[in-house]
Amino acid sequence: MPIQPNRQVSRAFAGMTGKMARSLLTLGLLMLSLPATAAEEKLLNVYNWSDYIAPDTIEKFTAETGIKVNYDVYDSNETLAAKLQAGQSGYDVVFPSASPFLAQQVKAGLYQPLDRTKITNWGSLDPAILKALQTSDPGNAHAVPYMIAATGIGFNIDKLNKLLPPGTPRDSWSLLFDPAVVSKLKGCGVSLLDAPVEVFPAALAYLGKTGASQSTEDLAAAAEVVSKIRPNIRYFHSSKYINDLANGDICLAHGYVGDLVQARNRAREAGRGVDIGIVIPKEGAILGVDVAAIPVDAPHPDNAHRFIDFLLRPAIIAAITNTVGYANAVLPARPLVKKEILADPVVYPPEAVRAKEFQVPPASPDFERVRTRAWTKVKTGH
Ligand code: SPD
Repeated sequence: MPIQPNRQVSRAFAGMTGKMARSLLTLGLLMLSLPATAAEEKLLNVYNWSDYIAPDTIEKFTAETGIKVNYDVYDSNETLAAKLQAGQSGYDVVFPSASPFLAQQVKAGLYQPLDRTKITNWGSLDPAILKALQTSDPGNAHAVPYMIAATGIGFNIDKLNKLLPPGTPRDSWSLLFDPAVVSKLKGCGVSLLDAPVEVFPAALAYLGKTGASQSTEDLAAAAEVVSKIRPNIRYFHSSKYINDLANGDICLAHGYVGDLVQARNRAREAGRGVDIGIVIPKEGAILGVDVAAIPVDAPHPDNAHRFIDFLLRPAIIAAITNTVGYANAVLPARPLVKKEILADPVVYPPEAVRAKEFQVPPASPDFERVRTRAWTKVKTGH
C-alpha cells in the first residue's frame, strides 16, 4: 500500500523555504539511518548470591528509577557458571567471584564491556582492589567490585569450650581438618562448603602447602585430608550453615566470613545464648572478591549499568555492608559503615592477615576434571 503523506506534515513543509525543507529531510534521513535506540522496558533481572543485599536496596532502586527488578539468588559459583555457559540466561546483572570464575568467564566472552560513561561512581573504587582484579579482568573492562571477604570458620564458642581439650587452637584449619579435633565435634554438627574450589585449597593451607596449588599431587594430598574427616561432616552446603550455626543446630562451619558474621548477628538477635566465634585461620585463607558484571546477552544493559552505578553509591553500598558483614571497595562509603564492622578484624582484616590470603587461579580443563573426580569421591566415598 503506498504511503500517504501526513497532511499536517505536508502543510508544514509547504510553508518552508526549499533550503529549510531539504535540511529537515536530511535530518530525518540521518535519524532513520541510526540504529534503533528504543528506550529499554523498565525491567531488570538480577542474579545474586543469597544473603548478599540490604533489605531495602531493590525497593530504593525501583522507587528512584521506576525499573522493576526480578531478583533471583544462588549460593555457588558453579550454579551461576552453568547458567551463563548455557546462554540466554535472561539475567542483566550477575555477581561471580573474581578468581577463578570471572577470569574464565571473561576469557570465554560471557560478559559485555562496561560503558564507564554510565558508571559515574567508578572513581570512588579502591584502586588497590581494581588493580588486583585486573588479573581476572584485564583493564577492569567487564566487572565492578561488589563485596569482599575471606573464607574461614565459624563455631559455637560454648560447645567447643565444652567438647575440646583445653588449649586446642581456635585460629587454625586444624579445627576442621585434624581428625582428632573434628571428631570430637561430630555430634554437635560440622558443615563444609559445597565447593571444591574452597575446600581443597583450605586443606592445602592446613598442610602448609600453597593453597592456590594446581599440582595433582597436592590435590591428592588435599583430598586425602578431606576424606579422613569426611565421617565427621554432617553436610556439604554453601548457605544453610548461616541459620544452623545461629540456632545451635551445628557447632562448626566452613563458610564465607560475611555469612558467618550474619550467623553471629542472627544468634545475638535470637537471644538464646548462642555465641559464635569467627576465624580466618592463621595458615592463610582464600580471599573472595565478588563482582557485578553484565552478561553479553543481557536483555536490559542500560538498566544494568544504572543498577551497578546505584550499587556504588556510598550510602547504598555501606547499607549493604552493614547488613551482610562483607567489606566493600567504595572508599567514600567507609565513614558510613558501622564502627563495629569497620573495626571487626574478620571483615576488615589487619595487614598481617591480608598478607596470608590468596586467590585460586583458573585451572586447566585437565586439572578441573581431576578435581571434580576427587570431589565426587570425597563427598560420596567412592
Ligand atoms: N552469601 C554471600 C556469599 C558470597 C560468597 N562469595 C564467594 C567467595 C568465593 N571465594
